[in-house]
Amino acid sequence: MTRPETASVIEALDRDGYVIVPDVLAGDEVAGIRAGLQTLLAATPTGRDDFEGHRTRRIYAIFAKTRLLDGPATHPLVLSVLDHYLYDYQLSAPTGIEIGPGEVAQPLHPDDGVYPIPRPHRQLVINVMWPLDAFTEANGATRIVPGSHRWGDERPEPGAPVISAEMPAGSALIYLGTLWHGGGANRTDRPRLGVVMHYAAAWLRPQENHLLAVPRDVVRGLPERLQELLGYNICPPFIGYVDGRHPRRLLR
Ligand SMILES: O=C(O)CCC(=O)C(=O)O
Repeated sequence: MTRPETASVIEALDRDGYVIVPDVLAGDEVAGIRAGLQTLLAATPTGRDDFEGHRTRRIYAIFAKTRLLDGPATHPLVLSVLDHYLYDYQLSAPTGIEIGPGEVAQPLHPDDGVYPIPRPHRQLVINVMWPLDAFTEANGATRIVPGSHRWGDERPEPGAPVISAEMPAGSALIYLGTLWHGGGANRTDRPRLGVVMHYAAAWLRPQENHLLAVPRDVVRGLPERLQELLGYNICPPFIGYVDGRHPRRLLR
């Protein structure tokens, strides 16, 4: 049964393509994740192109590097929204994103644009941005074109109505894979940190290859639901088998 909170989130997603849910993570949890990611960021290079951002650091293979995001990745509200849209799903591109001072706005894009499937189509990708700093228009809050999740082949024209997803740390910005959006420019003197969790239908290839990115010994220690989200699962009827068996057996 759909929980009341899930129902209102889904209503907003269907209408606008995105929703900001406040107060999902407690302040001490946000502080812990934020502090823990600093060590990883210190060892992370800036991006290589306009999409990654030349003044932006992206932590890939995040579940190989920290246990701090295991909870957010499997948050019950998020999973209930994913159940509604995707049925069987997996993590696709979980990434820490620190937009540095002086960064310019990322090109707007829909995250499911990596899959060559004509629009409009049913939702194949759902994402959650977890802000670890307050997101503001000035520091690079995610830019969103409301309602663009319903578009066909249209692209945002210059001057299209774009809003900045301003929100306090501890909120969750949930958005549909068909929604046009992008990271904002950072005009402040401090970086803006968030972690985005992309999830995709389980019959698609995830953007990051978790089976190679996260060592099996690490996966063995994870909660079973997270193991499944990292690819140790079957998409019915039998996509993802290993030697004819459920991939979970490899973890025993
Ligand atoms: O950092 C953000 O606010 C959004 C980043 C994004 O959309 C992406 O990298 O695909």
